[in-house]
Amino acid sequence: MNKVTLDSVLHRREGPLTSELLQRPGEFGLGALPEVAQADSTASSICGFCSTGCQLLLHLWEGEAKTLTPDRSYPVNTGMACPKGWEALAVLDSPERGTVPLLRKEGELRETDWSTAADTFCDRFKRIQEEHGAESVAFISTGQIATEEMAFLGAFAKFGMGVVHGDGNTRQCMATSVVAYKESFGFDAPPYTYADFEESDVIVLIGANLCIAHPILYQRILRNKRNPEVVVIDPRRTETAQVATRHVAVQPKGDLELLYALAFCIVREGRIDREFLQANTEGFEDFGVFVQGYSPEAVTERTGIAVEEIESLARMISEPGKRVSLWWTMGVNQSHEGVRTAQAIINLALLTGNVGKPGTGANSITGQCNAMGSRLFSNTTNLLGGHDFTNADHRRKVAEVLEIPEERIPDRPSLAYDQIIDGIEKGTIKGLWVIATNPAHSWIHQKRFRALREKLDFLVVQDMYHTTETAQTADLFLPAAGWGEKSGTLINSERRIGTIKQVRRSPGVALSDFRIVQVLADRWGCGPMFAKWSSPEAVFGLLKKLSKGQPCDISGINDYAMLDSAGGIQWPLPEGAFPHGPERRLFEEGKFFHANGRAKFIYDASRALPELPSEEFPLLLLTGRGSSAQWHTETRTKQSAVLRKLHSAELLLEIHPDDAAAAGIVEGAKVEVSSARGAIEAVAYLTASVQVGQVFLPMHAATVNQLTLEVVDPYSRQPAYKGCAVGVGLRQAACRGSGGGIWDR
Ligand SMILES: Nc1nc2c(c(=O)[nH]1)N[C@H]1C(S)=C(S)[C@@H](COP(=O)(O)OP(=O)(O)OC[C@H]3O[C@@H](n4cnc5c(=O)[nH]c(N)nc54)[C@H](O)[C@@H]3O)O[C@H]1N2
Ligand SMILES: Nc1nc2c(c(=O)[nH]1)N[C@H]1C(S)=C(S)[C@@H](COP(=O)(O)OP(=O)(O)OC[C@H]3O[C@@H](n4cnc5c(=O)[nH]c(N)nc54)[C@H](O)[C@@H]3O)O[C@H]1N2
Ligand code: SF4
Ligand SMILES: [Mo]
Repeated sequence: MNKVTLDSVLHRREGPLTSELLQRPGEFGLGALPEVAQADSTASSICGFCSTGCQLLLHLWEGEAKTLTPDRSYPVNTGMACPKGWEALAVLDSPERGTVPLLRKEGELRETDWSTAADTFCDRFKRIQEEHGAESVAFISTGQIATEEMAFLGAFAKFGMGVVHGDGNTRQCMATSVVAYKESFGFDAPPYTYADFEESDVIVLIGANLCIAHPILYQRILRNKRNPEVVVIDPRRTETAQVATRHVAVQPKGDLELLYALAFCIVREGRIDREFLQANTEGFEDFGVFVQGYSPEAVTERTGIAVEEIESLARMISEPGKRVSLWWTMGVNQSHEGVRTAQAIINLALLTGNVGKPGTGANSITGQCNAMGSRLFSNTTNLLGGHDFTNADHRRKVAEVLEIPEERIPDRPSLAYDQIIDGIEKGTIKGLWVIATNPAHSWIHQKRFRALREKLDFLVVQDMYHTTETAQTADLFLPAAGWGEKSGTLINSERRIGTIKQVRRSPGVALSDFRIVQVLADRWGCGPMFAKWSSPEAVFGLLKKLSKGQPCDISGINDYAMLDSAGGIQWPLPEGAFPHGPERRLFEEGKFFHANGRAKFIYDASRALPELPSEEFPLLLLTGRGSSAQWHTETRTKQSAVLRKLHSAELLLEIHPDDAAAAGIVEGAKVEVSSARGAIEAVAYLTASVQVGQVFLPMHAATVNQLTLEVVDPYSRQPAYKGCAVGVGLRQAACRGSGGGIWDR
């Protein structure tokens, strides 16, 4: 079979939208088949689940992709895929797909057409803005649509609609890494390339469960021929910890003190890379003084790690001549002190000079397929292209590239996600547009979040499925095409940009997010402002121009065809440069993105957990990914019969056998898990993989966030999903004790 690019064919179909076409959307692009799909062929596409960014080959016959295989030639996954990737096509076929727009009338969501939907969107949001000011409408974007789509969405919302406040689900996930990198390196720049997994002598995974959340990255570790030490720092003995060479079972949020103690030992033993520090960093002397307060002896109680273990780990990560890489994910980011913890990791890499060389780095692993795209191009926290809304030069540059009046660009940053929610509570935000995220399941402290629904005058939800918890509460539901039904680019964890292709019809009259924004912008009356935003590839051309001169400069990428033939391209690639080889890392010259070229040591005293265990709630609840077959709120993965079989159908509470025995709980017992905010039902799963005093719940059940405590990191405003106090009791006992409680509801 020939490998073909569908985009050239699709491109021809893309053009201005007329009212006539709006009545028959199935005929103007997404409903119709790409011409090339009429023939049997194979198209390549980056997987649309996680940020690993595996490339899949989609095999078409009779007009649509019917099967897929992982691409052996792609540098990321080299022929591998996890269960979600293998089932990526299966989840598209479902009766739960949104096929037509739905509008709430007399309390019920009823079918409508795109013209009515677009008119209603514009009328209602305009009316709210007229009554309460432009800032009374906000949007919540996502890391799970194509870069071109999120850029168009953010540009239309902010420059077209006059919205100031827009954030995304990346706040739940990556805000901590973004702020940590920006402050330490001068730009949000994960420095690594996946080959570093294969080239390290010591791999330290902090709050990252690769075997479940990034299984193909774990496969990359298995290919390491240097016989590496693999250290997992995680309160739980996770699947990854079980196969590591060392598990450091830190107490929840003991990381910051542990990392400072490691720095203390390294400084004490003089195992720092003085030459690198002097040439390329600032503040290391003061940091050396600061960590004097964090000797192994001083932190052993808080961290739960013995003095000798801290000392030997410090020696392992500072051994001269060894390549050490430090990787982190949500165990670090989702914390009340996440930013400083991420920076404590960065500080260790700087201290030991493990930066910019093969097998090294302070490396944040991203989560969603295009979280990296949203960090640079969603026009939410940053102005398009990693720019700053408050910087007049940046606003001028963006206005010039996009040929829009400068006054259309807000000169203030957006409120963060939690502040938007506070705005709803206070009544300053009255209208909300939610795209490709499901906050009525995933946002922290669900009871509060859901109670705020009635405070909104108008809620628009744009999703592939009309059944999500959030879509069910919408006033207007816009049916979106999903991965496989549209084209564009995604950026993976190692900054690699790759393309996605349309290989399927979208169901009914569902449209790509790109098309939806185009329709809405047109109806809003800003069609001319976005005349150049005619197709995903045209927008890619604009993004290239916007990135010029930035650390994430991609102006050297000609087009989608170049991305395909190069096996994806990692940013930066400035004009005139060529991607030499398939793997590139940042900071090879030791130059960082601050004006003085130096990386900064940033640190703060550690703080206690915001909610400590009490008599009523004696256990600490950790939450996270449950299996490699489940994706977040499960709107997609639950649609596959294969994926459903790969995990328990029940919500399992992982509890230590000692804690279970003390509460009279046996394996398989129905239990009530309660916190100060709510109580939910689960089934006990006795395992010593959690420590005494701690329990774990997967985030995939909608009830879990009824328990979580609404606390955010003060610098990143990322919610601290991991670590709140709960109690666990037998369900029957709970019924008797509480006179019914949640079980009667
Ligand atoms: N199968 C699957 N894969 C996914 C996803 C999915 O939903 N399903 N989601 C994707 C996304 S968006 C993301 S962000 C990533 C998340 O990927 P990960 O961050 O690896 O996943 P989590 O399970 O949320 O958290 C990782 C670990 O943090 C640990 N942890 C909790 N508290 C602490 C602590 O105080 N200190 C330390 N050191 N560790 C702690 C937990 O025990 C858990 O094992 O996964 C991505 N991949
Ligand atoms: N307790 C707890 N809660 C957590 C976490 C945790 O560890 N513990 N982790 C947090 C993290 S890291 C994350 S990233 C969030 C994830 O939280 P969410 O973003 O809410 O989770 P998803 O289920 O991925 O939601 C994505 C939505 O987009 C829809 N969708 C998919 N593709 C498309 C598309 O192309 N277009 C449109 N319009 N819609 C589409 C899907 O159907 C789905 O409804 O959860 C956070 N919540
Ligand atoms: S590891 Fe991530 S990108 Fe690769 S197939 Fe699985 S979900 Fe897709
Ligand atoms: Mo995430």
